[in-house]
Amino acid sequence: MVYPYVLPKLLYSYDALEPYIDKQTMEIHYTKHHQAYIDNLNKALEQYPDLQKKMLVDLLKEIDQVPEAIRTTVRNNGGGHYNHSLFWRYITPCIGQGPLTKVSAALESEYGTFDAFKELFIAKAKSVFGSGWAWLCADKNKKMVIISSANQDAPIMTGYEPILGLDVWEHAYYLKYQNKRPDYIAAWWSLIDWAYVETEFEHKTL
Ligand code: MN3
Repeated sequence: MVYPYVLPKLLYSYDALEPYIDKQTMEIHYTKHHQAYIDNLNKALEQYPDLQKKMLVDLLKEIDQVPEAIRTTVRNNGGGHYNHSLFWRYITPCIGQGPLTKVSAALESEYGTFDAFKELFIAKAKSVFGSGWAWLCADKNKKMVIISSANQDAPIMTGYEPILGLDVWEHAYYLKYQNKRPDYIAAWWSLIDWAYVETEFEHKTL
């Protein structure tokens, strides 16, 4: 992804994830929240032609080198664009599968069983205070780790390569689930696109 940034195409309709994620939430999340991160990021980079040439991943990995005047804006909105572009891909209306071969083996190797991993990931997502994300990542030794990030911080800012991530900002679930974040987390779990997670795992670890 490179300047000027645009919304990535959604691979399904706004109502395709019903009843787990409702149509109105999807539409607002994608067309308003995600679009706003993009607009703010583009605006921040308007006067910085050198930064416009950099890939978004590199801007975020080297966030400390972004001029201080726009660093926080790029961090929040560049992170927002990066995180949400992944988030839409991690979920699918074509549900009913579990983790595929390589991810399954890696999770069992790291956590013992898939259910043990699931329990830890859900606990991490529930424990995010305020706005943020829960992630399954590969660390620099390609080991699987579960982390959280605050606000729109992206895992790549701290050296982690994301494999799967969950947006636990209230804007992701409040219309349907109100304060019941655990219900949203459980519903989201049913939507995970394990085929995409497998390709991300291969891409980031092999
Ligand atoms: Mn969001």
